[in-house]
Amino acid sequence: MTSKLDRLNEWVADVARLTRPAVIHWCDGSDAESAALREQMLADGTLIELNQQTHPGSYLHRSHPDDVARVEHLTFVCTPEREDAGPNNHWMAPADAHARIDALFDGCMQGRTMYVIPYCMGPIDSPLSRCGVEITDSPYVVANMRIMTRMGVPALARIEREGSFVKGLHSIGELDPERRLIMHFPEELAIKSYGSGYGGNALLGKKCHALRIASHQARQEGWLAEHMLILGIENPQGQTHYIAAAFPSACGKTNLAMLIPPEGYRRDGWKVWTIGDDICWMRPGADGRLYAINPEAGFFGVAPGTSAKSNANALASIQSNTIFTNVGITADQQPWWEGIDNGLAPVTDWRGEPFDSAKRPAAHPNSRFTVSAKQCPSYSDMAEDAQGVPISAIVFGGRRASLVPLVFEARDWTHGVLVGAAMGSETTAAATGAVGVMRRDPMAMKPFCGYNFADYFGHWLSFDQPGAQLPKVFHVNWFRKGENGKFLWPGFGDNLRVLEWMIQRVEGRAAATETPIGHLPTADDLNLDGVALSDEARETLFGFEHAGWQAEFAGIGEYLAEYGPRLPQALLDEQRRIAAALA
Ligand code: O2Y
Ligand code: MN
Repeated sequence: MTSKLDRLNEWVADVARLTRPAVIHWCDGSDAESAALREQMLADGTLIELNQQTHPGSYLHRSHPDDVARVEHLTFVCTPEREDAGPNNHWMAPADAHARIDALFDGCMQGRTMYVIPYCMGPIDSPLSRCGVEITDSPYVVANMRIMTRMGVPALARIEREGSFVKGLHSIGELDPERRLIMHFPEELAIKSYGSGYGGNALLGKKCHALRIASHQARQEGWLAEHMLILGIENPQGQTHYIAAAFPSACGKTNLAMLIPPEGYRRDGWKVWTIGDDICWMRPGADGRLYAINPEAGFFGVAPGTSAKSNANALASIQSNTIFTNVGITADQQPWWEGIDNGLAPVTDWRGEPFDSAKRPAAHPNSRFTVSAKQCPSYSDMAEDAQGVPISAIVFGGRRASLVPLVFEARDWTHGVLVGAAMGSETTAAATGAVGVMRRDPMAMKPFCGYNFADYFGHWLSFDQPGAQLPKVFHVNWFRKGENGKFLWPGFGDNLRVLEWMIQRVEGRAAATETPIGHLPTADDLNLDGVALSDEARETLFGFEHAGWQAEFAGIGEYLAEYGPRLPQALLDEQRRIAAALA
């Protein structure tokens, strides 16, 4: 008798023939399995026990020093036609890609255990969720996937019911950067990743599945897979608006998702709820609104800079049952990173060497914590809701030292899509390569869109249908600097002031001034009670720099032209309309 698991069993057998593991282990996600893996990793040094009094159930992993971030130059989207991957992706023909990477996989698991991880991205009972199976030879990946996804028996049961799943094959290989490749085959719903054990390169449910493959599936099925946090803002009357926000990597999405309202807001009864900090899947509901789920079950957050001041909710979340990767440690084995600001000092750096500030930071700038979302004090009950949450506003943001004001609102959906498509940001340590260089990062999806951006912009535009109740679209910039090179906006909890203005705009209750780039508030339109802003800050954060925007729009035009004739005419028209208004 055939079973819906036949395809899975055949694929596992094929992979085992190729990689030749000593043992095959099907992960059930149980506590016993997790405990056994942990003992094994402690014994072989993959994990280091942290102070169990201060951080019960928490461990440190040190990745290979050459394997500390995503590798965009080694990441490929392998569509039959190069044009379908677009200029935004590295491309290889599928047959060539399979041949190249299978040569690396050949015999690579000899003497090792091959783990088969069935997982579900999204609440196990949600129609918006999608399943995958990752095959890996890394127990560290298994431990992380157990936190980041709904992994094990329930996921396998859903795969058996549905029969479909994304196939992810991963091996750490020799951890040699010369023998490292991350390949995506959207038409086959398949991923192959070799030679890295780190984060997004290795936890295939995250960037590879939930963004690159899912964005392709989403386009075919009429939904959106986005690099966005999701948060809920509850007003003193108990009404909650949900906001999805896209920021490039390491621009504070986790901090915003876990925002703690300023004192005055807390007193008045405002609350902020976390649904997700990195990825958002959303689709139109019967009422025409967009409904969103967080496909992940945990946070893989940047450690440096996380403190009681910047993100008390994250800090509370990671007091127990957390895997730390590439952080420093104190004399009594507590995790430590730059900016933790807890009065302790590191003695050992992320490479396991005695800490010497002249040599390197204690924690790698892209060091991480992996923790279950359920440990976050602000985690929303609605995060587990099968139908998802209705989105009132979409926010795009970048790290821009100059020109871009604190906040503006797009005129309509088409303008909003252009605002997203034109996003630019200064690069961070989340990927290998130069830091601090301004690059275009449409919808914060530059490293993650699994197909041609021109088609992706078209897909976004297609949501503007009769009957649609689309969210309002905004752009924010928390990173504007003054003459002295210092940030002008306090950020963190005070960002709620900006989000409140957005909600008032959604409800038709706040003022704004129309400019060619969209609707801008004045400083008086926001609640700035208790915020000390200099005159320079007020003028700069709420100002509109005509000449600068003229140049910016010329740059946006040049950028969009790179996508050639596939670019939707409506987007080009919108860019030209605004450029003309600025002329
Ligand atoms: O996945 C990595 O290797 C680090 S990058 C990362 C981790 C968590 C969430 N987002 C990102 C990102 O690069 O956007
Ligand atoms: Mn991210």
